[in-house]
Amino acid sequence: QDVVAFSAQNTDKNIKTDGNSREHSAAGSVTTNDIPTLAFPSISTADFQFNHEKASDIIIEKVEEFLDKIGNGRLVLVDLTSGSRILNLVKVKAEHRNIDSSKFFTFVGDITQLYTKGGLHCNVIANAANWRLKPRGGGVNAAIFNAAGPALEISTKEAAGDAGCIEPGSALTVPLPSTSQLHKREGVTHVIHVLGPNMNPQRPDCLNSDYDKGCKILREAYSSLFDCFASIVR
Ligand code: AR6
Repeated sequence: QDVVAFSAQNTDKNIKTDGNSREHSAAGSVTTNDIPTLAFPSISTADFQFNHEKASDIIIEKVEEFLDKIGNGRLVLVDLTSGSRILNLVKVKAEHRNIDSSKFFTFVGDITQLYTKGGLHCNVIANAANWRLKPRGGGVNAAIFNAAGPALEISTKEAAGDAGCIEPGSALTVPLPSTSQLHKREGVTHVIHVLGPNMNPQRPDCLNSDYDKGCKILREAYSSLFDCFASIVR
C-alpha cells in the first residue's frame, strides 16, 4: 500500500497516518485502540455494480440512524485508493450532514492491513460476501479470506450452520480465532459477512436495475451489519 495515500486522505484526527505509526497514549489513559471500531467496505458498489450516488445516500442514512445505537463505537468506511468515487461521495455528504467525524469517517487502505499499514485499530471488519460465504471471487471477499487464513473458513461454516449461506440484505457475525493472522497481526476479533443487492447480470440473483428492490435490500444490509456490530459492542 502506498504510504502517501494514507497520510493524504485519512481523516481520523486521533491517529498519526505516516504509515508506520501506531495509536498510542500515556500509560493508563484511554487510547483510540480501546474504542470498538467497525471498518466496512462499500457493499455492492464494485463487483455487484450498484449505483454509487444511491449507495452513498444509503450509507449516510444508515450511519446517522445507528451512531446513537453503537455506544462509544466508531464506524469507518474503507476503500483501497484515494480516488475511490464512493469514498469521496460519502465523505462530502457526511461533512454536509455534520456527522461527528470522531464517530464516523472514511479511510484509505486495505481492510486487511489497517493497523499494520495505517495505524488504525479496527476490532471488527465487514466483508462484502457472496451468498455461499465462499472464499472465492475477487474484491474484498477474497482479500479477507486470504488474509485470515483457513480459520475464517472454518468459523464461517460453524456460524452459518446447516443453511451454509445468507440472504441478500442480511449479515452474519463470525468470531475470528486468535490463531488467525488477521487476529494476531491486525487485532481483528470478528468478521461480519454482509450480502448486498446484486446488479451484475454475471452474478446470482441479479435485480436487473430494479432499484426499488435494490435500495430496500441495501438498507437492510447496512441495518443488519450495524446491528451485528452493536451486539458485539454490547
Ligand atoms: N480493502 C478495502 N476495500 C476493498 C478491498 C480491500 N482489500 N478490496 C475491494 N475493496 P467488492 P461487491 C472495495 O467487489 O460489489 C466478490 O467477488 C471495493 O473497491 O468486493 O459487494 C464476492 O464474492 C469496493 O468499494 O464487493 C461477491 O460475489 C468495495 O470494497 C461480490 O464480489 C466492495 O467491492 C460482492 O460484490
